[in-house]
Amino acid sequence: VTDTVPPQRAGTDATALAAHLAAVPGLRDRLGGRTADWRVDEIGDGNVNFVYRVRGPAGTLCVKQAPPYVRVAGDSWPLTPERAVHEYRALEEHGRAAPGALPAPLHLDRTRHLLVLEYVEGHTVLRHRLAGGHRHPGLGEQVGDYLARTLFATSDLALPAADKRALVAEFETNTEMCKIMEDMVFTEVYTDFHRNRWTTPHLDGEVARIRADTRVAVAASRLKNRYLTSREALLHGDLHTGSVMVGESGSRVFDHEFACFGPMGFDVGGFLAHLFIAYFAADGRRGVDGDASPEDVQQVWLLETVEATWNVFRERFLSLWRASGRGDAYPPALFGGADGAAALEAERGAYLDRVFGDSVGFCGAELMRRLIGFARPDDLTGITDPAARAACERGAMRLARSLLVDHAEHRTVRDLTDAARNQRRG
Ligand code: SR1
Ligand code: MG
Repeated sequence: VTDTVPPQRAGTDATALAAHLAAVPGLRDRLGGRTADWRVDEIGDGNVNFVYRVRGPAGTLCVKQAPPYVRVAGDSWPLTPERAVHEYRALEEHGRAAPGALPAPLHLDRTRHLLVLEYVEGHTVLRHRLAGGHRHPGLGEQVGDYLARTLFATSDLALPAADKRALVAEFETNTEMCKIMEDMVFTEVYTDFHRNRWTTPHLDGEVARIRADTRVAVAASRLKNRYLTSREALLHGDLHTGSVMVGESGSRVFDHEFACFGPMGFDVGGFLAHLFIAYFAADGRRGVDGDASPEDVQQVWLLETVEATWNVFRERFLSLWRASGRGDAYPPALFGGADGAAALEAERGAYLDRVFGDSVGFCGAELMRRLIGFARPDDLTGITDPAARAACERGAMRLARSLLVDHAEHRTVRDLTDAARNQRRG
C-alpha cells in the first residue's frame, strides 16, 4: 500500500491493517483463513480518506482510514481524524432509517480511526459510470427514497425532542468538517482564494464577474447562514455522485464523514447539482457545442433523474409524515377534526415547498463551487480539451447563477430541468 503513494500521503501499511482486522473476531471470521491469505488493495479516490478493500478466502471487507490530514493534500492540510467517528455514527443512523441503502457499518476502531464496512460486490462509483456515458434506471427513485427516509427519520417530525437534541449534540462536534463546507461552498469560491481552480484563461472573465456580483454574494451568504443555523435533519453532508455506488442490485450511499444536522435542501440540492454537472459535462466529452446539438440519451435520462429524485423524495417524505409523524413538531392535539386534518395536510405541502426552495439555492451553490473551487469533479476535469470543457462549464455556470439569484423563479422541478436545458443552449 505504502509503495504507491508519496510518503506524506501514506495510509496504514497493509500488514498492520491485516493485523488490526485479525484482532477483531467477527471481522477475522468474515474474511476467513489466515492473514497471510488476505489481499489488501487501496481502492479510494476521494479527497479526504484512505479506502482499502480486504479480500479473504471467506469474504471481503471495505476499510476506511481517516488520517490526521486531508488525503490529497498531505501534512500541509491537517484535519481531525475524529471524522471517522461521525461517519460511522451517521452510517448507523441513516442505515436504521433506510436499510439496504448504505453499506452496513461493521466495526469502528476509535484509536486508529478505522471504520470497517460491508464491501458491496459489483458496484462502481456513480460518477465514473456517468463519465462513461452510462445510465442507471431507477437511480432517481433510489436516491429520492434514501433522502426521504433519512431526512424524515432524523427530523422533529419523527423524533421526540429529547432524542433529537441528543443526536444534534453528538454531531455538533463535527466542526472541522462543517468548516470545510462553510468555507469551500459559500465563501472561498467568491474570493481570490489560493486553492480555487477553474478552466483558465477561458473562464477568467466569467469568474471575475461572479466575484463582483453582489446579488450572488447575498445569495451565497444567505445559504451559508441557513447551513450554519438550521438543525432540520441529519444530513449526509456531501451527497454527490462520488458518494453513491451503483450496480445491478441498485445503489448504495456512502462517505458520510461530513455528516451534521442542517437544512434538508443541502443534501437534496447537492445531489441534483451533480446530476446537472454530468448533464453539461456530457457535451464537453462529446466535443459538441450544446447550442446546436440535440441532447444525447444520457442527457435526457439525467434530467429525468433530476425530476424523479425530487418527485420520489417529496412523495415518500409526505407518506412517511402521514404514517409516522410522531415527533414533537406539529402536535396532533392542534389538528383534530376534518379542518385540522386539512390544515395539517396543506402545511405538509408548504413544508416540502420550503425544502424545495432551499434545494434550489443549495444546488446553485454546489454547482458554482465545483466549477471554480478546490474540489473540481472528474466529470469536468476529465474533459481534456480546455475549450470544450470551458464551453460546457459556461452553461453550468449560467445555471448556477440563476439558481442562486433567481431561485424564487424556479418553483417546480420541471422549472429546474427546463432551466438546465435553456442554459445549455446559451
Ligand atoms: C478537502 S477537500 C473536501 C472536498 O472534497 C469532498 O469530496 C467534499 O466535497 C469536500 O468539499
Ligand atoms: Mg466524500
